[in-house]
Amino acid sequence: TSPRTSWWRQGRFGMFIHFGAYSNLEGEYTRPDGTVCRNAEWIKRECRIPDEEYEKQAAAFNPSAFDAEAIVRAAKDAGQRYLVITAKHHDGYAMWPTRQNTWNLRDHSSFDPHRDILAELKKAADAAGIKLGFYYSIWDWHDPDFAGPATFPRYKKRMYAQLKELVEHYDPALLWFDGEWDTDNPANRWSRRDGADLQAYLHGLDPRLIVNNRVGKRDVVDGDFGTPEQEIPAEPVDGQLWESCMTLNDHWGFARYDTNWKPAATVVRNLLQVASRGGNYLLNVGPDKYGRIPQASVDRLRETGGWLAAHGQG
Ligand code: FUL
Repeated sequence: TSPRTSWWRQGRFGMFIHFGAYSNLEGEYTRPDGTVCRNAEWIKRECRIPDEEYEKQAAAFNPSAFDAEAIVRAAKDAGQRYLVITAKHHDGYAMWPTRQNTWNLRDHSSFDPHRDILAELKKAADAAGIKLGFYYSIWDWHDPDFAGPATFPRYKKRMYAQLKELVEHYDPALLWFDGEWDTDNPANRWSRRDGADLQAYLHGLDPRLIVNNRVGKRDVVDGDFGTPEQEIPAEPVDGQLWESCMTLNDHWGFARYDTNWKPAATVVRNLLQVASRGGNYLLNVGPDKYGRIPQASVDRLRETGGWLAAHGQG
């Protein structure tokens, strides 16, 4: 346990935010034949939405009600000490004005081009004394160079460039990688070595960065902490820091039909169980297409924070 991870270990409770071009569909895709396919952040792939159609709907994405201060306030009210927002999910859509392509919220949306939601979040988080982290998917469904063995190195270069942008422009405290698994793309044999190289590169940019284990192969030696998903491990892996990430309903991205919200009591119980086993708890919210955290989530976060405050943990 290095001093580098000290704020994170003490933080215990964070907010995960799944927000991207998929949010604009709010979890439902109506096929040409009129049938409806449901998903959330995987909707492009699971519902087999053709590229042109997905791009067309992304062009209409206008999260004009995104309110960084309200999000930070909701986190703070809940007793959360850090945020991790999807800067890029598997669909490859960048939530900041990246200069590596035009598949991003500034160049491919109906959103105010003068706004930058990651910058807004950084400012609000700093003001509230909350740390900011970025989720970044190594797997990319959109970048044509990802798919070919010959072009994969080009993709990798672009990925490094995007991460450099994120680190230099927004000064995140943490990077949360994902999509490192072997996919149907034989070129994407993401290895532990790839992860170690990437991590070394990132620490060259900012030695304080905390990185999750999905930067490598999710082994004890990869990254700074383990990432059990939707579960609380009975026994943590030897000496490894860990963080359980969990949804508040049944999806990460916004899904308008999903009302299966966990009661605040469950959230409190999970948090205490995680903390008692030495882990962190990263609880997810999925803003709607306008950028608003669902009221049901806000209510539960507030209730959770109320409980913690009443019991001296806030
Ligand atoms: C998974 C992803 O595939 C999900 O969409 C989600 O982001 C979850 C936290 O990680 O591996």
